[in-house]
Amino acid sequence: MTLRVGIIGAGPSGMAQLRAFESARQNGAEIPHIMCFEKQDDWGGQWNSSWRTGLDAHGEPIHSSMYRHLWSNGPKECLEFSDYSFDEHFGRAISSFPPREVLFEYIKGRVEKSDVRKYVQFQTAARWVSYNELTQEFTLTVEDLPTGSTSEHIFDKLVVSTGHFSFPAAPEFTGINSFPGEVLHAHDFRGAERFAGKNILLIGSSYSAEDIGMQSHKMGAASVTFSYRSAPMGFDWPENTVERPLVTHFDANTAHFSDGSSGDFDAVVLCTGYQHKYPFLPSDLALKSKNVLYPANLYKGVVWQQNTNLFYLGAQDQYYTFNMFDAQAWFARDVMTGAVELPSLEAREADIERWLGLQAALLDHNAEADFQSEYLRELIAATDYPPFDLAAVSQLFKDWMGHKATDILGYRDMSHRSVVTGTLAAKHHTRWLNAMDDSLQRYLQGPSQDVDTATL
Ligand code: FAD
Ligand code: NA7
Repeated sequence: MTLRVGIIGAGPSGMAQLRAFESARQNGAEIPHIMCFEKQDDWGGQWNSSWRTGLDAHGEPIHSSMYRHLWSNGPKECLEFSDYSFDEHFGRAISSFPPREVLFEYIKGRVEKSDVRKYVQFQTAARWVSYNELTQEFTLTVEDLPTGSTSEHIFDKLVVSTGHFSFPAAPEFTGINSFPGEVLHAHDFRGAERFAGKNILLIGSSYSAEDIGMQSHKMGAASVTFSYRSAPMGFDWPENTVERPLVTHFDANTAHFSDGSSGDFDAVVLCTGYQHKYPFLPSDLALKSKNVLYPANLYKGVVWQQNTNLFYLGAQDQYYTFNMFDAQAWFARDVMTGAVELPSLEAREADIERWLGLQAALLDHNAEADFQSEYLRELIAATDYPPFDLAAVSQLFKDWMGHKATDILGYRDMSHRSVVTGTLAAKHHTRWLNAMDDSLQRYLQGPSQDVDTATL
């Protein structure tokens, strides 16, 4: 009987899984019976962002945490598909740090070139999964959101690609319930225009805090204060931007920090990360993890250790993104079809432990980038995913982090070289700090918003 494969979520990871099977089909392989379920009305996951917060039109939790004026936070050369370059999609060199809509366009471009959309049932939410040990089959119950009708589907293999940056982790702070201004989690942030002239407090010291803080600065916030739990980000911040240790408590609109300092704020943004949450999975199949580079219990970061018919894509913290999801999807595909033979439970456990040991020894961000490159190296070596120069990409990550250290407002104006095509990225017509229009059209066609260029 033809293998039956179910995929939950059609974000970049789910799209990678569809593309992996399509690639095999193009190479003459017989491919399984595939069904993919996506609760939104389009694919793209986080990149298919919404103005809405809270619940969508069907009462479903809003998935995307992305917002207006979100520009790539890493060089696009680090995430480029090795079988579909930016040059191929755009027909010319573009800059290294495009805005959301441009990257959304790019990931859609690859799958639209093949006939894989037919596998996806949109506006269909996964509701519950059960596994029958005897028959080794999953039963997946899904809900068609427009009609509310549920149906069951049986699969031999199940891929969970629902992402893990959608369910906010929002800690409690004493007194925050009487803070008179706006309090929101980064998941619900949609743009910093309204923070112009305001004093903003961001709790957290990772990507969301940095990006929302610097967008607030760009949009004219009076001051930006970051509050960290473990360590400050330590960038050379612009004026009126400071880092403080953790908030101990709030007293009306005053935040008190653990070093004894305090400040008055108009708004608080909790940039305190996300929870891995899979409400459609029973506890014995649901990954429990913090946002780490190597979650335990997944062989090669992909195959569920206690049930090798279950696969997770994109479940780790991400330096690499789209190309890593590809490497994982190709690997998952080959495990499903038997082209990659899995070792014994004990050997898999030893392999997981080895990676966890390496992870525990990581000293800095450069080492983390190398770690994820090594992880990709192993995955890619196991399949026919077109290899690319991982050492060169690791160096790109280090260059990028170096640029951030020297110029946190200017690193997005730098150009990096593609390891796929050798193309040096174009210089964008507008410096990131001056770019107030993040649309695809403005990005591709200008004109510049740099005052010096515009007045020439
Ligand atoms: P997602 O993109 O989260 O997609 C998961 C999909 O599953 C969604 O379409 C969702 O609707 C669907 N789904 C969820 N639950 C169900 C269900 N029960 N039933 C059916 N469907 C379901 N990466 C970069 O490379 N560069 C960046 O600049 C960048 N910026 C980011 C900024 C923010 C604010 C966030 C949150 C992430 C950012 N990322 C960035 C990382 C981003 O998560 C990845 O690029 C990528 O979107 C992950 O893909 P995914 O498919 O694994 O998950
Ligand atoms: P991350 O990268 O998971 O970071 C979460 C941050 O929140 C991190 O600095 C944590 O501090 C901090 N945190 C977590 N819990 C607390 C509490 N209780 N108190 C204070 N601070 C806390 O999430 P992001 O949203 O920044 O990024 C997620 C993705 O979005 C990422 O891939 C980007 O591409 C965009 P810690 O350092 O652990 O002490």
